[in-house]
Amino acid sequence: MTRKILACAAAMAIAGCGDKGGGSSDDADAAMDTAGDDAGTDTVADLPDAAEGDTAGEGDDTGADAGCVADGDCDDSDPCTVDDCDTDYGECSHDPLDSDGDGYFAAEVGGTTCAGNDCDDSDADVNPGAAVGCTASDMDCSDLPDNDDDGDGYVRGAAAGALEDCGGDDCDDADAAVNPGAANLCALTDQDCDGVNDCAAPECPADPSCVCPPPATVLNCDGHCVDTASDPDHCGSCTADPCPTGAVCSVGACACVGDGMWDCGGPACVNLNTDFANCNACGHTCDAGQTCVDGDCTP
Ligand SMILES: [Ca+2]
Ligand SMILES: [Ca+2]
Ligand SMILES: [Ca+2]
Ligand SMILES: [Ca+2]
Repeated sequence: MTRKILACAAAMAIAGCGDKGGGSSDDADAAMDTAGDDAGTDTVADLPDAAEGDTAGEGDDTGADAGCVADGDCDDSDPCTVDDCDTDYGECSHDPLDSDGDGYFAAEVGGTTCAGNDCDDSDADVNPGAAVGCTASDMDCSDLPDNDDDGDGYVRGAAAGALEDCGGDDCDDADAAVNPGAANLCALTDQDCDGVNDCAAPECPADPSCVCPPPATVLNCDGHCVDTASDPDHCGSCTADPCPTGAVCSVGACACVGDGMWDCGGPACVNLNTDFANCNACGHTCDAGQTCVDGDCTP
């Protein structure tokens, strides 16, 4: 491997150009030195050499480096790189490995994870830029079979958008939630790939086979998708009695709001601190003439 001659070549007559020490060349003739012996007359630009103490690879002929004379001198113990010695400069390079020459660097070598993204650096047909075809192999390094691009286990069919029809029955190979095994979801599009959107959103038909979208607490209550975790009219289930007035539905249970407020089974929450018929407890009625004060029946 060779490199273009340094810009220093244009200044060959300048004593010491390129030699370390800036202007204090130790060549006897004050010309440039490429032989590594710091002696004699050079006819080309000064190149860094081990004898002058520079092999860093930056080509500035300054600094101290170990230098190299063969590729074997450049082993960096990293299997992900190709170690090369530029013998003109005595400089090492460590380029990412592309064993199959497909233009993509290796993602892994011998169990070591590399910075590249070629999932098979021994096969030039396999790389992240490969076209997605209908093979069951992963040619484009997506970690998924090419004929099942959304990874839902169903091979792509005709209505799969821009990708090739692979003769399968997945009607949307870009959405893993859509396939012949999917629930008959209440949605804007056909979810189970039977060719009909028989549970069209926004409302869900009363047909119990039509399933409301997640979360699982959202149920099809007579044709309405209702979150039974929070809906006070269907708190806990589609058939639950409405929560009493003054209550909220929290995590599927009615809860009266306010200090002393309680659900005693009536149409409204009662205040156990002051309610004559539910003084301190549901159903505890004060005697005639008494009043309920702070949960006590008082004369
Ligand atoms: Ca490669
Ligand atoms: Ca490859
Ligand atoms: Ca699929
Ligand atoms: Ca799908």
